[in-house]
Amino acid sequence: MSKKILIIGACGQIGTELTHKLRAIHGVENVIASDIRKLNNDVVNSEPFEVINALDYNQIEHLVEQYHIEEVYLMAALLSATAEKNPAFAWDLNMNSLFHVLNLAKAKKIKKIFWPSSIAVFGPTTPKENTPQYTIMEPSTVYGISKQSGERWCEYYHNIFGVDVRSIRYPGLISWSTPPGGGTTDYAVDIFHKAITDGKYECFLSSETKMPMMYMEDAIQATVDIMEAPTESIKIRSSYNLAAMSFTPTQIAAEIQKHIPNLQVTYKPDFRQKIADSWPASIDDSQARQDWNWKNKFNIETMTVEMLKQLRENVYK
Ligand code: VAH
Repeated sequence: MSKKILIIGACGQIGTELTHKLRAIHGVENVIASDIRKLNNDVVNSEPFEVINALDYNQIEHLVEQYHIEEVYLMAALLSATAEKNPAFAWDLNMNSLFHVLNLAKAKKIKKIFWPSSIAVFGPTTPKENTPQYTIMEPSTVYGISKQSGERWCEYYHNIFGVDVRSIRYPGLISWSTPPGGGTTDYAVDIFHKAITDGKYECFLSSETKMPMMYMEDAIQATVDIMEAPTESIKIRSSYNLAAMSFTPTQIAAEIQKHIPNLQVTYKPDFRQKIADSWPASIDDSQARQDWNWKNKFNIETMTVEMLKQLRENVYK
């Protein structure tokens, strides 16, 4: 019988596509999507969907028992820009939702956990280029502090209680199926939408802000791959560095202009510039490539073609 999976935060940028992917692999009826509200009709209407609060242990425990859940993907969190505006709630949501799921695994009520970390765990004192798996980590954002702390707890619960929790430090993720949502890297999503709808885009970062990025399809495949990898191949239980490409706003604008020549981009950095400046420009993900055969499929050229195709066929048709 197929294993039962619960996705918490299924209506978010990653959760939406993760829900579809896991349902394609395991069967719709075996993947329970959940979120704080019915935020995404596509996910909600594709059943089974449950409204739960990621901060309510009893609600999560009840779902786990009701559906005989074996694996939990905890995708609910406040991202970097939003978290700076709501530090206390961001810490509460990002940390206590993780403790609830880790404690369910410690109590043997579930068998395996996926928890997303981020390159936001690195800070201004981290080597910026080809940032290694192990290095200085002094995150200067609420989001980054919560992700660094979460990584320490994941490793602790694995080492002390034998919890099988697996994690990836996602770079900026680019996808077409959900609108940009409170991330500092989300300029790289918004520019595609505005290129099609307005032919112009005002970027909230400076033109040469280089950051690690990845197309969502690659991020989802990596999530499936790390969860399906044999236990003995998962040698890092904090979180794996992962990368695919790095680019600046100038570079992604030029790539889009190959297809939409009249696109006009202006630059007006706001509070998110300081967040972006604290993060790496590029990431060394050789450990993930070595341990569980990670490899990206998309680069800036192929991602741009795919993003424009999907947006024109599905969003702005
Ligand atoms: C953010 N998209 O911008 C997220 C991501 C590396 C950044 O974690 O907050």
